[in-house]
Amino acid sequence: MTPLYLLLTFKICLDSHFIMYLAKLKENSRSGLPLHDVERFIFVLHGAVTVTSAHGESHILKVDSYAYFPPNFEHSIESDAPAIIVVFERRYAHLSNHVTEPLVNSTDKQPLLETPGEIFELRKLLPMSLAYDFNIHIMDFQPGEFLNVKEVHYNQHGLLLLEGESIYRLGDSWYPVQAGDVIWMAPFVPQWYAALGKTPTRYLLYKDVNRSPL
Ligand code: UGY
Ligand code: MN
Repeated sequence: MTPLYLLLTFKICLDSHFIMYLAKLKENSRSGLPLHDVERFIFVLHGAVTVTSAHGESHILKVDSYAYFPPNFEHSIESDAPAIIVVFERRYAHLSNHVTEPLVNSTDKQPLLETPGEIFELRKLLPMSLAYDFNIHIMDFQPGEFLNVKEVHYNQHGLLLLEGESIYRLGDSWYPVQAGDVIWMAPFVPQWYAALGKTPTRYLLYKDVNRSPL
């Protein structure tokens, strides 16, 4: 079998506690495992992959489907045809008496969440319980919509624009962005987004949660 072909589009920045990369799977690919104590989240962007646990449980994930693998959870990601996934990995921040569970699901099965003071549509792909030290948000904006709050927070972000084109403001710089673009936002970077294109936009966003940043 051809080993999983990894294309690093985003690499560890000095202060980043997670990695985010695109994995381009050739036909008949099979993944390796993350490092010890490292959890992994994958989201399918193109094609389909099969995820299998050490117990033999298997799921086929198509575009917009995703899987979470707890630290030290044996699994494989396989594909018999070309596929592209985005992968997030981080060293799990343990919390006594809390453990994460493996899961597979798809974006369209996640409920829309309240966003007081904001108008974008928000879905979270992972449970919000304390065990999880990050979450992945899917955020949808109609043309002309924007973040009401110019945010500044300790959390880090890894963003992948999935659909549309628009403008991202980071600090005092303005960046035109289009589907496929990736942004790393360091802690405390002032951030603001406006969907200024003619079509709806959607982005996927990593955010660390439930742990002290100190
Ligand atoms: O939840 C967030 O921090 C999110 N609203 N940030 C962002 O979209 N840049
Ligand atoms: Mn934010």
